[in-house]
Amino acid sequence: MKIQTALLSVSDKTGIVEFATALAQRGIRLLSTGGTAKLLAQSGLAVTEVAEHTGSPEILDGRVKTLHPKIHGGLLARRDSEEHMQTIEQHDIARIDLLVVNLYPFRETVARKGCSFADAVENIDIGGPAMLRAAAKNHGTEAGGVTVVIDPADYERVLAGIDSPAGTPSYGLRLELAAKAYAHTASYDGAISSYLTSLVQAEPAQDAPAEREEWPRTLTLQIQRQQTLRYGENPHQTAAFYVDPTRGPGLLGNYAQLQGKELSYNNIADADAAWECVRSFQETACVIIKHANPCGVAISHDTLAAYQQAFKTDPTSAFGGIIAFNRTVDLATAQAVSAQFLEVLLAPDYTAEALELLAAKKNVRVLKVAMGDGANPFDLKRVGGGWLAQTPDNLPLDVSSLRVVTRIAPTPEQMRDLQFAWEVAKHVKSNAIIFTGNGMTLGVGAGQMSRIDSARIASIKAENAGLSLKGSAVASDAFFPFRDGLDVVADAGAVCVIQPGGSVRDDEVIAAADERGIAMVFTGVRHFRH
Ligand code: 93A
Repeated sequence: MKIQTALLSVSDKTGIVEFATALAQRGIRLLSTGGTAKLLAQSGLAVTEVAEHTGSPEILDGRVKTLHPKIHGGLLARRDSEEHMQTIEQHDIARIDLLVVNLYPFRETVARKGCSFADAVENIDIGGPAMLRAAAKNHGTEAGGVTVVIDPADYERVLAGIDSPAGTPSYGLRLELAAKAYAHTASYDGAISSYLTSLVQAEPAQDAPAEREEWPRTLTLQIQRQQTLRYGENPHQTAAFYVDPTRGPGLLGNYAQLQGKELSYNNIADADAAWECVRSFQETACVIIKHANPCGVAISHDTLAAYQQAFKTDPTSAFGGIIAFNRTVDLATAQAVSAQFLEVLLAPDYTAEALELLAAKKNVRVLKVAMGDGANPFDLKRVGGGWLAQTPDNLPLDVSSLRVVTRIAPTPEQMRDLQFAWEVAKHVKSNAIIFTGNGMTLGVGAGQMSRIDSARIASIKAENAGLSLKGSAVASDAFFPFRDGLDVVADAGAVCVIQPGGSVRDDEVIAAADERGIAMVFTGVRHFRH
């Protein structure tokens, strides 16, 4: 079906005169609304005002211009239905085969300084989205349908379609433009909703601290699918990776995969855990992740040494792990890493020699990810029927607020090990107990339901790896509720402990530390991670 009638109603008038001229030259009849019609007429084009076409004047200050059966019937009548075609004929409704609309500039209006509420409301376009949705719905079939255009950048392609033997853009183009129109109306409504939500006064919860009101009534997420994944956490689940396009570079979503098999759902989740952990260190660091938990972390003078130390913590678990660095990976480090089975290697960069060597290990996924300095604005967790939202746990350790609670204080060297252990503990699932010494993890107890079991597991793991815990430092992500956990780490050989404090039995735990000759510091902050 050749295009006979086009309706043009645009706020962004870029290129509209040229486009309308080209349409008129091809014998297409032009319908248009007030301002657009005026501009076209001034340019010498023959144009029929919508008001004249419908026989209904624009009313209510232009709020009702195109909301008329002559417009919506002309857009919505199915081209492949005889009945629809007869109906529009009976009602003297002409087909509208091409719709060119872009909406009132709502976003731009509310972004302007001093924009009044009345101005914002008047810029909520009603007739435009109604026409766009109607035309997009009726983009039709191979046999014919309505072409809908919202973007001046698409004018050229539409003209090429009109110039084709079919006299109309192909089905493929109509479909693409319909999808684009719905994306446009969806984001438009999103902007209106965000604006109105920002004006809604949150009802203060009773006895709520003031900051609770900071959370908006509605969270609008504008996340975009980056890739579909082969499957989810398990092969019977389907999955995709969505990223936040508003965030700049330096986030995991902006990784570049330099080689290797396609990333899996678990690879991305673990790479994120690795990236979050490794980027929290100022010193050259290496983190090895398994099932979202660090199974080895070390800081050292170079990447090779950091890797060798991190690997020693738990060589059994490191098998098939995800290895992350916060510095450029060099040849020696790539060589060492390649000697073990690994799923993903992640770093801000690689030397050319390192990449050359890694290329021989075709299956290893090598990711280049900037370390970044920001955090996500909030964390979301799915629960049945909703989401839990919280600010991220990115509170840095405030060394000045550390409180030594025991008779003996840690030495400066022990203090460094405690701080390192504390940083690692933040990235280990609760309950977390971390033994460290000389800038490396010696035993990691993760994800247990009781703290004492985490302490036992951490010391058993150190023993299995052949590491001595004599003279080690220990971090606990939350307080020891009883002295028993402290006794376990003391029995294993720890000489200093860092923990939040705050238990009703702190006195009992401090007395136990003094009794065992342990230096203990309280942070006053805990780092649960579930
Ligand atoms: O006020 S509206 O919501 N009511 C309508 O019936 C209507 N029809 C088209 N706004 C309406 N439009 C919008 O007018 C279009 O979406 C377009 O943005 C604008 C073009 O107006 P003009 O041609 O007068 O500049």
